[in-house]
Parts: sequence; C-alpha cells; structure tokens
Amino acid sequence: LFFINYICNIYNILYKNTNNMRKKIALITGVTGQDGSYLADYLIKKKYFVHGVKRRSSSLNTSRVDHIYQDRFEGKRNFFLHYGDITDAISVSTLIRKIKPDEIYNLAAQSHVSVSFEVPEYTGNADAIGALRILEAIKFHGLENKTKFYQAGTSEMFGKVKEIPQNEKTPFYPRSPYGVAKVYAHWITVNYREAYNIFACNGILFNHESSRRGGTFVTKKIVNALCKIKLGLQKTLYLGNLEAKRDWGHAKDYVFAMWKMLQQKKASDFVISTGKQFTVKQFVNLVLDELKIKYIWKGRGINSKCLIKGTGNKIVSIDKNYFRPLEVDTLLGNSTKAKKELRWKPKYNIKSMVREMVAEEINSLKND
Ligand code: NAP
Ligand code: G4F
Repeated sequence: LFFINYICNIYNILYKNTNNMRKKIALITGVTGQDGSYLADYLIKKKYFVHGVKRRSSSLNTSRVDHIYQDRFEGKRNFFLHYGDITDAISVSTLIRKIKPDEIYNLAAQSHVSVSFEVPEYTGNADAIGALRILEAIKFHGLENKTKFYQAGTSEMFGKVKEIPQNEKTPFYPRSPYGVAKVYAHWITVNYREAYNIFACNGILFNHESSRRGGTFVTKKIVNALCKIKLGLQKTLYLGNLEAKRDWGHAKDYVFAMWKMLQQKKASDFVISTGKQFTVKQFVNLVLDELKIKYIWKGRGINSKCLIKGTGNKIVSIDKNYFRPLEVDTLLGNSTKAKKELRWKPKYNIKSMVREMVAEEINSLKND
C-alpha cells in the first residue's frame, strides 16, 4: 500500500507540474498595430503560444510582425496569424471557439481620434461593439472560467477632464466618437465581469509611443519630419494645435502593464501613465534638441512658426486642417494603483523615448 501511495504521489506531482508548465495561449486582436506587435514580442519571450488576428488589406499590413512571422511549414511554431475582423461577429466567435485562449487582448481599433470624426459609425462598430463581440463569444462558448480578457481603454475617455491628474475613479467626459466608443467598451467589460464573473480588465492607458507608432500620430509625425529636415529630405513640418498637453510613455512599458493586469488574483481596472505632461510644442523642442538643431519660435497660436536660428528657414508651421472639431486640451495620469498592485513603473522617460525614436528614424531613413 505504501508503495502504491508513493507512486500515486509522484504521478500527481508530475501531472500537476506538466499542467502548470503547459504553455499559455494568447489571442491578440490588433496584432499588426504598435501595441499588438510589442505584446506579441513579449508573450513569445514568455513562452506563450501567440495567435494574432490580422484583417484583410489590399496592401501588406504585417510589417510590424514580420520579424516574428513563422511559415506554416516550420516545425515548432509559437506565432500564428489568422484572418479576422472585429466588426465580424462570426470570425470573432469562430477564432475564440477554435483557439480557446487563456488570455485575450483586445487591441483592435480604429485608433485615430481625428479620423473618428470622419468615420464615426465604423469607429463605434469596431471600438465599442468589437469588445462586446469578444465578451459575448467568451460567454457563448462557455469559457467564462478559462479565458481572461483585456480591453484597451484610453485616457481619451477622460476628455474634458473632471480633475487633474486622472485616476481610476475620475468620471469620463469623452470628446470624440473614438472616446465615446471606448467608454461603451469600458462599461461593457465591467458589466460582463460583474454579470458573468469573467476575468475582464480595463487598462486606461495614456498616450504611448515608439518607433512603431503609426505615421499620422503627432509624435511619430514630428520625429519623422524633423529627421528628414535634418537630412535635407524635407523643408517644413505642418502641425495643428501646439498647446495640447499629453502624458506620453513608451509602448514597451505599457504592453508589460497589460500582461501584468491579467496575472493578478482579481480582475480590476488600471490607469497606466507616466505622471509627466508636455505640450506638443515641447515635444517638438525635445526632438530638435536631440537632433542638435538650433531653433527660434515666432508668433502665437495659428501664426506660430519655428525657424532655424541664423538661416530663417521655416521648419514648423501651422495648418488649420490639423485642428479637430473638439480638442482634449490636457491629459495627465495618476498610476498609483498600478504602482502598488501591479508593481508597475515605466522604464522610459520622455527623453530616453525621444532619443530612441530619433535614433531609429535616422537609421531607417538612411537605409531607405
Ligand atoms: P494601432 O497601431 O492603430 O493598431 C490598431 C490595430 O487594430 C491594428 O492592428 C489594426 O489593423 C487593427 N484593426 C483596426 N480595425 C480593425 C478591425 N476592424 N478588425 C481587426 N483589426 C482591426 O493602435 P495602437 O497604438 O497599437 O493601440 C492599440 C489599442 O490601444 C487600440 O485599441 C487603441 O485604441 C488603444 N490605445 C492606444 C493608445 C496609444 O497611445 N497608442 C492609448 C490608449 C489606448 P491594421 O494594421 O490592418 O490597421
Ligand atoms: O498623436 P495624437 O493624434 O494622439 P491623441 O489624439 O492624443 O490620441 C492617441 O492617444 C490616445 C490616448 O489618450 C489613444 F487612445 C488614441 O488611440 C491615440 O493613440 O494627437 C495628440 C495631440 C492632439 O491634441 C492633437 O490635436 O496632438 C495634437 N496635434 C497637433 N498637431 C496633432 C497634430 N495630432 C496629429 N495627429 N497630427 C498633427 O498634425
């Protein structure tokens, strides 16, 4: 009897260990975007099987994940790309049924605030109802106790801010169709957590940037244009509102926070931010300093312009087309809860982020 007991115990320990050691499976919507690609890099390093959803496009849209792409015929694969679309409930549901992920990160969105004023219905469909489609699929396939869910919420939900700085308890006042859609996604995530006990978290992330940032967001646009100006490839950069204030962090730090949220004992919502704020104009100055360009600002508001000292060459000018029907004037986050409960804090500051973005931009322009 003692011997049988001994064998059973060993078997139990081995069985438990293999189960604990089973590689986790993650599904990332929006894997071809800035955050999706960094998150995929991170999860692959953590030995996950990573499934990413890409949408059909007439031109190639996988450049941010090309470095981790594995051909179907390769032996041991840990990264899988699937066609799908967050506006298509059937594709969402089918992927979740087939993959049965341990963790879903919903990063897919029409993520440009200004564009959301031009395509408000699509933005609502993708950014609001997209989250509902995933949550409903988790419930429909009986995965409430298995699949954890991360929703990519945003500081844009604070919009016309009710207090400074903003934390998890600050009321929302969105100022764009994008912000409004994300508020729906936030509350439907809370609702499914409370109604069906799904482990569902909202990350309320403030602006985060990198060299993988889309070219029409202000930081990447500034870095790209000023680097081209430095190399003699462009004359002038046209911008909109220079006075808007943002709390800018680095995307690599922020995807780590997403993962951390899903590793907690209890699902909750977290503000992720640096707690430091800069205007768009200050961001321009930081990039000019990094490029060692001597400059001088003249005029105010719509008449502002930035000239190269000594030459009078106009390198920054204002184009009123880049102003929005409504602006979010100031965003500043308070991440005390994330620091305490997730033990999260950013590794980058604005200077190290600008340094990296400029270095990578110059490198890529020189290799073009
Ligand atoms: P991004 O670079 O614009 O990436 C968005 C991703 O969503 C892309 O992969 C895009 O595909 C995909 N997508 C768009 N519409 C889709 C659809 N209908 N079906 C499937 N996929 C679709 O955005 P990001 O900066 O990585 O941000 C990731 C998420 O965080 C977004 O939800 C964004 O709203 C949110 N967020 C971002 C920030 C920030 O500062 N970056 C802050 C707070 C919250 P394509 O590559 O084909 O376009
Ligand atoms: O870089 P932006 O377009 O980012 P925005 O609107 O803050 O939104 C980003 O951050 C959100 C988090 O708060 C995300 F949820 C969202 O998905 C996105 O990633 O603009 C930043 C500021 C704005 O005030 C804008 O008016 O820069 C101002 N700006 C001035 N000139 C410009 C420009 N923005 C853009 N895109 N292009 C310009 O020429």
